[in-house]
Amino acid sequence: MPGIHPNFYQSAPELPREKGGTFLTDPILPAYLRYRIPSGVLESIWKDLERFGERCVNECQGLADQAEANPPRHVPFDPWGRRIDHIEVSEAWNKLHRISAEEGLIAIGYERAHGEYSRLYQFSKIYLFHPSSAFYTCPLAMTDGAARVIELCGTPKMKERAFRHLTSRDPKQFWTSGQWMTERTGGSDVSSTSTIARPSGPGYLLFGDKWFTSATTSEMALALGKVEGATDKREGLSLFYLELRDQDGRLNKIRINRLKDKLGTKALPTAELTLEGVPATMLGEVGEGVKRIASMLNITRVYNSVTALGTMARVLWLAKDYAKKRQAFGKYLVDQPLHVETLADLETEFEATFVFGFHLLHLLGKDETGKASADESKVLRLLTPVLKLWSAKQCISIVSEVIECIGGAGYIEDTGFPRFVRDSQVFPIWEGTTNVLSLDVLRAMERENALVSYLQDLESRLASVKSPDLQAEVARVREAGKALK
Ligand code: MFK
Repeated sequence: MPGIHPNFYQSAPELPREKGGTFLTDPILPAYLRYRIPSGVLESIWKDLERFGERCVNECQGLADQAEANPPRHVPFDPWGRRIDHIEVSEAWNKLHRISAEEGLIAIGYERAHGEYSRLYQFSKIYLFHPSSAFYTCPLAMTDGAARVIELCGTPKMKERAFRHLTSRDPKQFWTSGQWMTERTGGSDVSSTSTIARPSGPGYLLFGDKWFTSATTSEMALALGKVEGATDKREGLSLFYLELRDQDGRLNKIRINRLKDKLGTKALPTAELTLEGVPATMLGEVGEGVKRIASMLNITRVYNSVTALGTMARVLWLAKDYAKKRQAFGKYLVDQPLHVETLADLETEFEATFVFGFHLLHLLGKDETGKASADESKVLRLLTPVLKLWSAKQCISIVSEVIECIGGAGYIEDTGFPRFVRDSQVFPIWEGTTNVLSLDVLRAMERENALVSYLQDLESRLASVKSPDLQAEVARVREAGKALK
């Protein structure tokens, strides 16, 4: 019968399998790196990014799908009733751990072989890895944050042992770290921490409950606790280093109460724990807990943004690929002006946030290698929470628009699109809500006078725009800058 096509089956959107995989086909990453990184440095990393872009498509994606299909399981007891609190994870999840080490996903940031460009290189790989990693990037975020805290204020022993493991490229040596902060009273107001640190010999024993601990399969964690009997204004809230297992591989005075049944990030084990006297060592001084963990948060917030960017790039790729394969009203979607306009708007929003994010990655690399000016360090401090709150919200909005671009199929579980909706919903919550981050922006303005540095930077950028066509926009941004003062 005319008009009816019983043999029609829609082709699915696919990832790019050609040379360079998701790296060379990315709409902005290769061009941005060419613009930002000197040619000698670029040459030394380019082939690795091409190879990794292919590996993400050809190997990591399959592992991520397997890890999602086989979520972690809490096994509280052995067959004979002994408490073991084992978290069973899939072999695919373990393989993603090994790949993270082999690829130097943490190591690159600390070897600093590429000087101020090391973070740009490292995070280019994190950006490519994230959408094919089943959120293995969450343990990596905390691992990187912990490495930074130990680098800044760890004891010589922590630097010799934990730091070496956290930044190792050897899968057998590579450790990940947890960040044990959130309690039942909340993730935002950490001053209400009720975990107690009881002095014991040269260290402490931690007692209390932690309500959200992701990557509970990690080898170590940084945890907040209050020193028993402390009377300073923060009631002794301090940061502690601990190792989860004893020499026989058993959990060391830690009880896993249950795994969280989360909206998304299903492959990632996130647990509720009770600490029953865990041996721990303090980082920094008594009462410095928030200040010390802030160095970790500033790194994990950058991960939040880069992984949100990676998600946006992935869903937009799929939407663009689909537009070349899907016909409606006798034409491919890519030939329908309204649809193309929608995709172009989304792409523009994404690319603007990408440039914002990667600019901050460069500043982070400069800051950590002593190349940043005092003003640049302040801009980094001020804009890190701004980037995080913006990219998180934007990711949700872009994912939602992309689902609409795909239509009904985007609403169907086994096309894979609903997973993006569930997973992206974590971005505004993970590592600080929008309002908490807004307060952090005010903190940076008030305590570090960072707005002055930002406005100077803004003005010098505006002054460099010479095109007459853009002068009206320049004037608008200048006015908006004045309103901030
Ligand atoms: C991937 C999937 C994951 C699975 C699902 C996860 C679901 C989510 C689970 C969660 O719970 S995520 C929640 C994560 N929580 C946070 O991100 C913490 C949010 N709260 C904040 O960030 C608060 O603003 C903060 C705890 C920091 C406020 O604490 P205070 O005690 O009111 O801070 P205060 O007194 O303003 O600052 C203490 C010190 O830290 C100051 O330094 P000084 O002691 O020298 O004066 C501050 O300058 C410093 N500081 C605070 N924030 C900083 C900072 N320094 C640098 N950078 C920052 N961002």
